[in-house]
Formats: sequence, C-alpha cells, structure tokens
Amino acid sequence: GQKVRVGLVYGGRSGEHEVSLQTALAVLKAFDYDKYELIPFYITKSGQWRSGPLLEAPPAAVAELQFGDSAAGGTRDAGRTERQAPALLPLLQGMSERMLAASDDAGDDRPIDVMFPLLHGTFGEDGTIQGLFEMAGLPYVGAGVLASAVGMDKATMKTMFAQAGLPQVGYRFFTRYQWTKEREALLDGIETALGYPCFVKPANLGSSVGVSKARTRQELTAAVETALRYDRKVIVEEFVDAREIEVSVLGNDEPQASVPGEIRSSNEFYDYKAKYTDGKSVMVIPAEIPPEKTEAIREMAVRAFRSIDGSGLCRADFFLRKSDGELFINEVNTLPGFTPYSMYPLMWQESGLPYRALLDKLIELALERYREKEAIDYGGGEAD
Ligand code: G1L
Repeated sequence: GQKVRVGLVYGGRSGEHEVSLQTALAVLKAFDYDKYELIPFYITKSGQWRSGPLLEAPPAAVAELQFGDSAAGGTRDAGRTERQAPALLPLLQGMSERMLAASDDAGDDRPIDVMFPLLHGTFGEDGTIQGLFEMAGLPYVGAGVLASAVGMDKATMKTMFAQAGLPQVGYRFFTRYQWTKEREALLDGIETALGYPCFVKPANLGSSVGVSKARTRQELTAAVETALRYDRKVIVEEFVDAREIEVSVLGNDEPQASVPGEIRSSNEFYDYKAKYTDGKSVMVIPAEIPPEKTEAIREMAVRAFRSIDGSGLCRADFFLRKSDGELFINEVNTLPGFTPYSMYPLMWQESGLPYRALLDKLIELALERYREKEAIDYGGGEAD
C-alpha cells in the first residue's frame, strides 16, 4: 500500500536548536522507509520555516537538514533544495491539502498524514505548535495542546498532581506581582513551610536557567529575583536528599509504563547491567530498587500522565527519598530527550520496545487520537 507520509518539524528558536537537529537526524535514520516517507521542516534560529525535499532514505548528516541556513552551517548544496516553507497564515488555511506537499516531483503532492514535532522552548513545547496542527486539521505525535501547556508550567503541573493525590515535595509558587506586593509574607511562608535549603526556579520549564539553591533568607530573596528575570511565575521547592528515578509512559487512553531507570551523577558509577552515560550523569536501567517501589512508580507515572490529560508519551520523574524510601513525583516531561541514547527511548528499549518500534507506536497513537477527535461533534456542521 501507500507509505505513511510524516512531516518532521525540528530546529526552532530555542537554545536547544542543536539538540533538536541531532534528534531529528537520529529519528530520520531510524524510520523504516518501506513504511514511511518523510518531509522535513526546518525552523531556523530566527524562526523561519523551510521545507525540504521528500525523503525516501535517511540523510547522512545534520547539514543535510539545514536547508539554506548558511549561518547554522548548512551547506549551499542543501540550499539548492531550499524552499520558503508555508508562512503561518497559508499553513492554517490550506497546508494539509497543498502547501505541505513539499516535493516538486510529480505525484508527490498528496497531504501529510501526520506531523512529528521535535521542538523545545517557547515555540514548540508550550502547546503553540500543537495548536497550529489542530487548526490545520493535521494529526501529530505526542501531547496535545493542554498537556503540552501544562507540561511547560511547573506551577500548574503541581496543581494537577495535587488534585490527582500524587505525593510531592513541599512547594510554593507566586507571581512577580505577588512578590512586589507581599514579599515578606511570602518569605515567611516559605521559611515555615519548606525551610532551608530550598530550590528556586522559574515556573516555565523550558530551560534550566534561573534555577538556584537558597540557604538563607538573603539568598532566597536573591534567588527569587533571579528566577523572576526568566518568568513571571516562580516556584520554590523543599530540598529532599533523594535518588532520581524516571519512567517512560506511552499510550493514549490506556497508557503503559516502562521499567524505571535511575539518573546518577557519574562520579558514583561502576558496572551495572545496563548503563549509559551522557558525560555528566549515568543512566542505570532498570533502576536497582525494590519491586514494590517499581510498581508504585509505574502506577504513579500513569496517574501523572492522566492528570495532565496526556497523550502519546511523557517521561515521569520521581524522587526516592534516601532516609525512608518515600516517593515523590517531581515532574512530567512531554518532550523528553529523544535520541536512541536518551533516557526515554532507552527505558522502552530495556522494556522490550526498540527505538524503531517506538516510532511506529507513536505514529499509530497520533492517528488513533486524531480519529477519535474527528468523531466529536463540535456543533455547526456547515460546509464551506
Ligand atoms: F513527538 C514526540 F514523540 F512526542 C516527541 C516530541 C519531542 C518526543 C520528544 C520530543 N523531544 C524534543 O522535542 C526535545 C525537546 C528533546 C528536542 Cl529534540
């Protein structure tokens, strides 16, 4: 039969531009080209969309994915195939029928079946690109608009977790406005509820910048001022001496959890059954924890996924307190690291689902969710 046509969107304006490019290359190399054909969409650092030629075989290097982006080191050769990809308005108005038929080759002007966004940051992780796909009527891989937006905002995420009865470490959050109006009361509240040391972070999970540890009231004040440079909402968390355990979740209405893994700092690693390192840390998969902790973590991960109205996938991150073995959910990530050597795919690999099969599953889930949504009656019903 006909191949499934996948639009891969990568690059973007965020600091994770290179990560996205490397991930896109890894994904493009892993696809089964007997089943899929790929249309690459590269978003340059300045936010321009560039669509590339239809791929029927994997590209060899990231340079082949940077269409006409000389500033990013893309080759002029790749520039030959450069096209100014759809501006946002035509994208919304007719992309799925015409503009997404990115190849000039005869017979290639059929619509894209599913979009695969590999983007981080303020234009991609917070639900905006998902909203664009919704409006264009295109199926897409991963979390929907709501889960993507909640996944970006740690304060709202914690509210959802609390509502679902998931255990969390102590926390407080407030806005810049509240800070200017009632600073002393907020500081008092944090000191009583959380104590020192505590962690101060911008609520926006897009980046690790603006995060600091505070040991005194003075440091706390400075830490809040720092975090407020990056977001109008700030979150303060209790410090817990804990192991970091993560688990991969995959599915829509019946999400499944993988075996858990542990992140350890690389100075404490020796030989584990399955170990991987990214230089800074070591991934131990499966995590060496008691079976009852494994089961509790997997069950909580599925509950966390449901609490944010997840679909497709998420990685759920936990703290396992060293003193007494108590579990706390830290966060879920709807756009986890996604090379074949990242925690999310590796935990599935160790659970018996290899990278290529994971891609198949994610695409199947995207199409399944789209079909389910298509069946919803939104009222109206007039034709154009
Ligand atoms: F589409 C998926 F599968 F849902 C998906 C999308 C994006 C999985 C993982 C990611 N990850 C990222 O976009 C990244 C922030 C790690 C940059 Cl590649």
